[in-house]
Amino acid sequence: MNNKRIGIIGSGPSGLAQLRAFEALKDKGVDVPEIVCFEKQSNWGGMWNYTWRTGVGKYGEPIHGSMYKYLWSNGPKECLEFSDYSFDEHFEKPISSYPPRPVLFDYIQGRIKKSKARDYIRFDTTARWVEYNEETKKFTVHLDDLKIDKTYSEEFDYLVVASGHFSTPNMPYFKGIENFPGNVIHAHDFRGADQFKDQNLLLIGSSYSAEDIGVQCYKHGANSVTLSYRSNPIGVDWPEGIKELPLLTHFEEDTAFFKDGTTEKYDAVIMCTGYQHKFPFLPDELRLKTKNNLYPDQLYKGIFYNDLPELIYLGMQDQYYTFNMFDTQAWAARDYIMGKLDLPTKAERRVDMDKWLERNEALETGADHVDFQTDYIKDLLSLSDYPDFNVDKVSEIFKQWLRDKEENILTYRDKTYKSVVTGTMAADHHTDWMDELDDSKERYLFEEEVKEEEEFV
Ligand code: FAD
Ligand code: NA7
Repeated sequence: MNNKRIGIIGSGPSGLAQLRAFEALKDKGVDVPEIVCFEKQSNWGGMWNYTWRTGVGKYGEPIHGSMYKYLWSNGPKECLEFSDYSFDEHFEKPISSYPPRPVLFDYIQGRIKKSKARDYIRFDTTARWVEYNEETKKFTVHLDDLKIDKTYSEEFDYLVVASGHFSTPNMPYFKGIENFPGNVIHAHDFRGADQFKDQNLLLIGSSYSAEDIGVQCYKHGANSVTLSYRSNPIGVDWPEGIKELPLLTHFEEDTAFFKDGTTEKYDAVIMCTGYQHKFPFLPDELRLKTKNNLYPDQLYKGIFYNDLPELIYLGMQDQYYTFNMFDTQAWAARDYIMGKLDLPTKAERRVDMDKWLERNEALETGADHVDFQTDYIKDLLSLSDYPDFNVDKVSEIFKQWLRDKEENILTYRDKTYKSVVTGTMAADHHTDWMDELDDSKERYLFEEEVKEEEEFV
């Protein structure tokens, strides 16, 4: 009997990948350790579990969710497909390459519902604090059962931190913003474009959130969208109504002043300025300290905390690959925990990390970033029996996706790709993305009815 105990913090895609990795072993008849997963929300799915709430939740905990209504996959689904659970298996028919959030949430749940993984998760339970005892070699995790307002502690031999890193806003200050009369929010609290209809919006940032929230607001009827960049503009051909300006310097009431001398009045400001890696439940010496990048330092193979490899972090990288990357990480972590994967010495691990960090420093283009993460996934795949998939082909799809976005930021979501897992070509969605204002699963999947309805009209 395997008497080790494993604690997992978070049941988003990363935490669920860890649960699934152990389930896959169990299915093969292997005796697996006891696993407990702690989740502060009332359901699994992490970011994909949409909440209308902002600020704090019903138990007064900071809201984790940063996702919003009308969010459609920002990359092709063919780039994130689980290699042990295809879209075909789940939906039983081809679907388009850029599904909306509820459809991807459904897919994530489909795989995990096939196992007993839910039984391992304690919902409405926040990990409050962690200690590591050098003598007993055990982690003590202090937890709050939010429902009954009770604190308790449990001990584990391994601790997997899968608490995500797109939840705690990075909120910069701009002089005069305190007197801006309109709404000032961070992307973390954006819940959909409806409230911004007919408004002139200023979005600060030039990455995924700025691009996606900007385009969504344009699509759902904002009067104008300005994106203000610090380092580089997104630089695509924006439609009339969206433009990019350099960084703003300050506000005077509702007027923003930009570095190039432009001044403009706005109704609302949305800070799309990224997130902090925040682990309030971890002491300083166990805490991962990094900005958002493709290779956080201190994590051997991107997952094992170098000072203490029994502490495992999942999903802490900036992400091109997502669900399939979390899987390759979770499978490798599982094999280490099971004693099937040996790690080199701490010094050797340092050398390996340095090699990756050096390469990371030299990356320039989007395609370079894709190549880097592709090689990282290949490295992980070589460590475990996670079903192999054609990572080079996925890399090509990513690069095509980058070109598609550059060609037309409003239509790239109408493109389709072939699955590297099943070879199935994605279906065209029944409605062009720019005309599709309903992101429900029902509307998305019921193609026949929609087509007939349209023909009748
Ligand atoms: P999360 O999904 O963040 O899950 C972490 C979990 O840990 C949460 O359930 C949280 O409640 C729990 N938790 C945190 N702290 C504690 C604690 N102290 N105690 C107990 N539980 C805790 N990816 C894509 O592939 N495609 C997209 O289109 C896409 N769009 C995105 C849009 C937005 C706005 C954001 C923010 C992210 C998007 N992502 C997208 C990336 C997304 O982060 C990943 O897909 C995925 O959700 C990461 O999984 P995770 O499990 O690592 O983290
Ligand atoms: P990212 O990708 O981390 O990007 C953060 C952006 O915010 C980036 O453009 C930064 O500019 C900008 N930023 C950060 N601080 C500032 C300040 N002080 N002033 C101006 N601009 C600033 O976060 P996102 O939210 O876009 O994306 C995160 C995830 O959410 C992503 O995986 C998606 O799937 C959804 P920089 O280029 O560093 O100068």
